[in-house]
Amino acid sequence: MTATDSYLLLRALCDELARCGLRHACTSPGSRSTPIVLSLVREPRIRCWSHIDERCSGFFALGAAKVSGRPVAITCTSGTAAANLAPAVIEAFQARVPLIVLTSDRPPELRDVGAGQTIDQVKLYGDAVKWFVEVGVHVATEPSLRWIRALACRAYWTSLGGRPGPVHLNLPLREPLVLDQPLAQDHTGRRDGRPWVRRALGTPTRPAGWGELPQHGVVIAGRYGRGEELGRAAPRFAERAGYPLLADPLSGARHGPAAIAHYDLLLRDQRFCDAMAPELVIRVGDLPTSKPLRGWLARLRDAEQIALDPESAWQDPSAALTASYAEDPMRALQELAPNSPVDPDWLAAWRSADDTAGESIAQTLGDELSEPLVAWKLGGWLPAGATLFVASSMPVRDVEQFFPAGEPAPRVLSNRGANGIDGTVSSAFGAAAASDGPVVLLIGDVALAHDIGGLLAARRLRLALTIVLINNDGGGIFHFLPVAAEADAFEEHIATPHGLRFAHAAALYGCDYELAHSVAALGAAIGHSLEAEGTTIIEVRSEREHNLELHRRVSDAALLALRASFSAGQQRQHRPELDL
Ligand SMILES: Cc1ncc(C[n+]2csc(CCOP(=O)(O)OP(=O)(O)O)c2C)c(N)n1
Repeated sequence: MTATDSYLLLRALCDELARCGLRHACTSPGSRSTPIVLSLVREPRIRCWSHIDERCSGFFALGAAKVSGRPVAITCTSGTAAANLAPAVIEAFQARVPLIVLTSDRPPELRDVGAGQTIDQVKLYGDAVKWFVEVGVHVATEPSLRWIRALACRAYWTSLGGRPGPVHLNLPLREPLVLDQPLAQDHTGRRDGRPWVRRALGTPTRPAGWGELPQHGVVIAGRYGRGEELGRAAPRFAERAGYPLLADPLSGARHGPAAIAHYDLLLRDQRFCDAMAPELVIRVGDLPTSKPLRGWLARLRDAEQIALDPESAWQDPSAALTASYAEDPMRALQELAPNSPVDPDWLAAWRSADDTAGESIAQTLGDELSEPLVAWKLGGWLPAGATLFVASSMPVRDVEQFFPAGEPAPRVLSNRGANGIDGTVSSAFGAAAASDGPVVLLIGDVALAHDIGGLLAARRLRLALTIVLINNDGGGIFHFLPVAAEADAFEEHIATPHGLRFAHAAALYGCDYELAHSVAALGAAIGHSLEAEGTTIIEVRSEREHNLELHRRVSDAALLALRASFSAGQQRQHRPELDL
């Protein structure tokens, strides 16, 4: 991080604050805060008010924010200067006044080593701010500029939205603190002076600025976890609009004529991505796990991307959103649905590609018992009233990639808040305790070993659970990562094979146990277990290397089939610009 990096990033931050509507800032003298002060002063839309005492500065900002009803920025140097803002920050929190506190700080290497004017500023104001961000030190690249633009907008909207109040961004800065050359132009901001991302506050009946729906839109649905209503509303809207519905099974929305089950495969093809770029993306629920989907969304520069996000979940790691609406997704989708599809050919093109991918997957997988096949079959085997609890690692990814689109669909749950493999068995038992229908857990061997004590619920609480254990003796997911080539440490420290015999665990905890050697045997074992009273562990053995190779084969074959179908002209009639 050079002075140029600091100034480029801070100029983008101030530009976005101004685009959002910030008009006043308060400064105090100091050295470390120089880049922040100069960036604020040089932003023509922001009027800067100078104060010697930070305590006065904070209260002055408070008064300006009260009168204007808009967030006011305050900056100061590091150390006790930042602590002197505390009284005004606390008053602003109590009185619900929006402030954006920009404290300067020493970079990580100068903290707690005797550098001057350095105190611990991380979460300095405790619970008296609505949001704290340790901004960190960054090189000014296009992605980091996009990120800081989104961050500035989020700070602005967070201070203003819901219960208004202060937000705190702590900004470490490295010397030199002044520039020795002119600052280059930065064209990363949105065209026509719009903020990078807008957050519509309140609950307008129709998101402001929406006119007719564009011809080419998509709906992305992820985990929602607030009942099953979204699982009905998203397919209904997608069908009526003629928009493809890219729904993670965790959303409960992977069904209906618009559902595209194999988006994870389709979006691996760059030409498909380019050809099927939408004008509008509507996101509901969390962002799905699929990396190709996330990468595609990040690269869609010209699309309007909006989130219907009543809980301020801000699911946007690549800073791609153009607007976020504090709007109930069910209501908004109902409100926005047209009477007939905007362009039926658009959905037909997606459908045809999805069908091609589905046929290719079925052909490649055959009927050999494998990890993807288990995820795929579970989608068809489980009745509508059942719940499938899916462990992190490959199970949640395989379910996203291979679960079919179809009705009736079982409810799918997973611990995806923090993506841990811990506690999965216990969570599945908890789901079983509270569920009216049967519960099936799909889990890998490491995750099961991690929470093996959770099986105690089978004996002590006498709960019914069907555990489908994919045992590939270690973490199969790591074979998909570059670390797999680090032969000296990979097996022992990353893959962690253990050789556990889970039949013994079943006996210890009073569970039934079956080892399934074929698809038919697995289906029958699951069928028996769903009827049974207790807990059954049904083990499927797999090999990590073979699983990696199979996933690659599935992906390669599907992409080949997709290209062949494009060149056969199936897609061309819908999207003439395709050239595959
Ligand atoms: C609590 C916790 N510790 C470690 C990890 C890192 N981690 C992610 S996947 C994984 C291996 C999981 O292996 P397994 O459950 O056998 O599933 P597989 O990878 O074979 O599908 C680990 C250790 C994590 N996500 N959570």
